Amino acid sequence: SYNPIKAFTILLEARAENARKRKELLSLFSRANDLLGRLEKEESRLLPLSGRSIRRTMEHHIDQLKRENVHILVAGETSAGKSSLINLILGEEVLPSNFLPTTSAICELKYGKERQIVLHYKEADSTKEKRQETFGFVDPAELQKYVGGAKQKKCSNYEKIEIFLPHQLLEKGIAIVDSPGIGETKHMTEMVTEYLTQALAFVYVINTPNSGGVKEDRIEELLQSTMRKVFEKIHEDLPQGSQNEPLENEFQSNCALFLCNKWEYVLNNEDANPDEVKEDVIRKLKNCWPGLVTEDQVFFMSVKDAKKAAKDGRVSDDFVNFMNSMGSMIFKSCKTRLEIHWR
Ligand SMILES: Nc1nc2c(ncn2[C@@H]2O[C@H](COP(=O)(O)OP(=O)(O)O)[C@@H](O)[C@H]2O)c(=O)[nH]1
Ligand SMILES: [Mg+2]
Repeated sequence: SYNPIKAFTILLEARAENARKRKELLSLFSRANDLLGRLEKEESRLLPLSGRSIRRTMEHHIDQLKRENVHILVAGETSAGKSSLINLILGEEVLPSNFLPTTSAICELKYGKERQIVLHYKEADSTKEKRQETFGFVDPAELQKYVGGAKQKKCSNYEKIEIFLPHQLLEKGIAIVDSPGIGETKHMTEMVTEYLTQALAFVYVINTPNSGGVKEDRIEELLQSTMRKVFEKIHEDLPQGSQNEPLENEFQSNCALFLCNKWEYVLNNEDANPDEVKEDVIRKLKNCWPGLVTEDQVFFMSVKDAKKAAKDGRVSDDFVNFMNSMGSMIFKSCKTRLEIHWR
């Protein structure tokens, strides 16, 4: 029968490997930093200024390494199928449909022994006594009370929502992050962009029937404004001197996958030529992100059909392909991030 853990094997290995290497690097940096610190204390006259700037650089690396950022962000337009994809990956209907439709909250799915939702209120909302509130839930439909549906306006009070689930996949330390649709309002786009810079990798879900037809510029517009900002941010985060090197490009192209969803619409449309649509989408993506999008980063599938297959205990080939790529994407971007620290 369907088992998301199987599809995630590579991903879990990548995660373990990353944790091991990070630990090693962190202890190396901490030791060197201690040594330098002692030297600075005892022989402050002897330690040249450059020694102090080395310490600062090292502290920067230590900070970055301490971050537990195995967050996979799922981004894209509203209704592209982000929440549906996450449900498919987890193998259960965790997120109700219409979850975070046009709201301004990020939702992190993490491991917890019990099913809980934690609502983090915005700082601006200081009238609230508590900064956060925790509720248990049994049925995912209960989540609708807090987010989505008719009461979706409530969500603008939240800075972030965390959902804790006793799910095997998340137990290994991976957080899957659902996001409100980008391109709706400036604020939301900025928020998702900001979050993207923290995430290890992201999946960009595209509503293919929407973008393959008349709306030529839709993806271009969305990607250009957001992705450019992401890479400017990442660029800032890189230590001085490592900029413009091949590693950086490698990092950028390794950390994204594009899922062209609702592909069954194209397949079932007699007037559409699937190969032409594919070519067109890939061309547009390459335009938005010159030199950084390769064909093996772009997937055409139907989350709806994959779910149907899962119900019958099958795993669709498209989905297996996609999950394997997600695993190797995480593996590669962990590796590249670590290599940045090795320099
Ligand atoms: N036809 C079709 N509908 C889909 C597919 N994936 C998702 N949907 C539907 O699209 C709507 C929006 O999906 P949702 O996951 O809420 O999108 P989100 O706003 O990006 O999170 C829902 O009604 C889904 O059932 C697909 O592959 N094909
Ligand atoms: Mg959603």
